[in-house]
Amino acid sequence: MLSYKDFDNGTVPAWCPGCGNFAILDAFKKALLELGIEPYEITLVSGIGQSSKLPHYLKCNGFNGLHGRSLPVATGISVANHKQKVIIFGGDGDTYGEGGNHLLHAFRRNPNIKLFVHNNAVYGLTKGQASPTTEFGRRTKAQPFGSLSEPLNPIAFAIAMNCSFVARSFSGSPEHLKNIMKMAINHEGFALVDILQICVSFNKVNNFEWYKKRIYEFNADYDLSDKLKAFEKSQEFDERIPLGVFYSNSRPTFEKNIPVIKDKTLVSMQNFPDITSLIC
Ligand SMILES: Cc1ncc(C[n+]2csc(CCOP(=O)(O)OP(=O)(O)O)c2C)c(N)n1
Ligand code: SF4
Repeated sequence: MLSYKDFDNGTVPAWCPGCGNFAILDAFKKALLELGIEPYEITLVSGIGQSSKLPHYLKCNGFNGLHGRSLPVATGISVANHKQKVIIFGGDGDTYGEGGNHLLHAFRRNPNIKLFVHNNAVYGLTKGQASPTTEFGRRTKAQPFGSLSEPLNPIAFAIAMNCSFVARSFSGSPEHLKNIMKMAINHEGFALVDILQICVSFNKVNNFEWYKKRIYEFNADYDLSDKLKAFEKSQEFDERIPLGVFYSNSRPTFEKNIPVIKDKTLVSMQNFPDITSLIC
């Protein structure tokens, strides 16, 4: 039977005590155990950031690449071996800032990838500059006059782009987070889970107490494929912050639309064409 030890690679996390990333790592391990997924069945992909270190702490296949570039790498991995479960961990800067353009095209393509975003509303690793989800006017060490840009609403963006699974959870709600992760992993298609994450060192405003006062768990009382209702729900982010699945649809994945990998994975094919003449 699978246990925590099967995912342990002995590396001690280099996060600040009290960081929400610990709870995200723990919820993910529990989700894998409850789903009975073995380490060799998954590939974890990340870019750069505190959040992107998460795959370093698990004994699974993994690729740690450039800041904001996890999506194209993950898409390549999933196309090469669509039997693997490909999961990305990234920050709000990595995903919505540096990787924003890739995100837009992932929404269009619908690769069978799960994207877990640790949204702490700052650039954590580089010491708290404003990120795409920082509120307008928030002062930071790098923005002494306050952030001059409106924050991105990732949930509304994903729904508008027809992302096939869109959900929000919170690092301080471990049971909810684990269940949402399980649903995302089981979903066939591109899944975005925006995880509100506590950064105890650089985001002193959106702390545990701030979220606990506002968050509530909801189960959509509308058909989850109803885009307009989902969009309306996505506008709520003030005194009340909903956690749950906002939107879901079932459409063919990017991998399913590629005829050559219909019967076999690309990596299991023996007769690759000789491309030497193209690259020499
Ligand atoms: C192309 C590029 N730009 C900037 C950096 C510097 N950099 C490294 S981590 C980081 C911020 C990471 O913030 P986020 O993605 O929100 O993750 P967090 O650390 O908050 O989890 C930045 C700007 C870089 N490594 N590469
Ligand atoms: S700086 Fe923030 S995000 Fe990074 S480890 Fe510390 S608490 Fe976590």
